[in-house]
Amino acid sequence: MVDFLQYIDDSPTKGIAEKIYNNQRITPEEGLLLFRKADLPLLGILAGIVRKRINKNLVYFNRNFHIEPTNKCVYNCRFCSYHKPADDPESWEFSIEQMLEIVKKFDGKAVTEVHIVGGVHPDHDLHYYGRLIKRIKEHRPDLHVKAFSAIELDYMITSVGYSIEEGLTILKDYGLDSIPGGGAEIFNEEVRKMICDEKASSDLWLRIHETAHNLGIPSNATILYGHIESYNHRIDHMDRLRKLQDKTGGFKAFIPLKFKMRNNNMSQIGEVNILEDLRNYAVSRIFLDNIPHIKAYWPMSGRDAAQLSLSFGADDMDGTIDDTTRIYSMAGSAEENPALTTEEICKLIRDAGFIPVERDTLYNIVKQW
Ligand code: V47
Ligand code: SF4
Repeated sequence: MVDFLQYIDDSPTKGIAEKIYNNQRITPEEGLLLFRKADLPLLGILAGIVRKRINKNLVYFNRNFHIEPTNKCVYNCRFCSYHKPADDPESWEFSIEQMLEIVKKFDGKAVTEVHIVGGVHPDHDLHYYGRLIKRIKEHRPDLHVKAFSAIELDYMITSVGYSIEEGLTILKDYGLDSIPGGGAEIFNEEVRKMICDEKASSDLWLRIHETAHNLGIPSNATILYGHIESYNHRIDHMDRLRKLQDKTGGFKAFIPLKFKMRNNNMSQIGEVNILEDLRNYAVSRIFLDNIPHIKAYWPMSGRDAAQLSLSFGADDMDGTIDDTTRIYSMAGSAEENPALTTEEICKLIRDAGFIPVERDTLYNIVKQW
């Protein structure tokens, strides 16, 4: 067998490549070196080794739809193109009945998950959202409810005097099944202060997810990259997640979200290019050796970039089947009206050389296509 390591220059990356090949965990310093020094083809090979070890040649997707209850938000994150003050003519807010109508539109369709995320509404507490979940479950008990970022959870729980543990227990009783990964942004406190000073701190974000995991509620994690953060900050972010995952094992997927520049207060920064996206997917896959899935969220990245990311460690393409999300079109995503049929997702995956597998939210296999 040809030893591919012989083709790597005798640089620090060679030793790191050897570790990855031998299934040894890399340190934060080594992760940083990969970001800074490793060339992209090598990162693709190394991320490919890790993804094959964990996920073979499979690429997962699910059939889901989104509900965005409101874009009214008490916070004002500088990167956000989505939120509006309550009195703004472009703000919206769905009633519980209107949200149930959205759910009913999918009656008879083979969706397995509803993803509910929106702004932090000043007046909607955990009982309001709990009633929504309960009504959804009464209508369609088998639909998995993945709902509310840690930021929304913090506000809806603590604004009415509950502890995080009490609040999550109440929401679980209403029918909450899992928590999406939003609101993590960048954990480094200085960067966080500059881009989203007002909302839940990094420690609180991590504590909410830890508490959820301890209560048997799995979750995802995100990173918002490609703005004012450095590689150091990205590695620090992943290191905090890797440590928590070692404790709880509750994260299902990691979702890198590239900063999109349109219609927000950080537009002047611009956007990083696709090479940086691929580098970021690859280092994420290699560094986060204990989080099983890396999700390429195509409504944000665009379908071509998501397809390419499959060769750089990503193994999950999410699966929005209808144009039910506005977060990214408002921020200038390539996908103005995100909608892909199951056949289209499967073709994207096959054309990239992988095997499409339909999953449920917890990565149980629904069907191999
Ligand atoms: O937390 C906001 C991000 C997130 C911008 O768990 C932006 O399966 C880029 O969390 N450019 C919400 N990103 C979306 C989210 C998510 C998406 C898909 C799947 C899952 C999951 C979770 O959107 C926010 C924030 O980080 N965001 N504005 C922007 N201008
Ligand atoms: Fe509100 Fe979320 Fe936008 Fe921040 S990112 S302003 S918390 S909607």
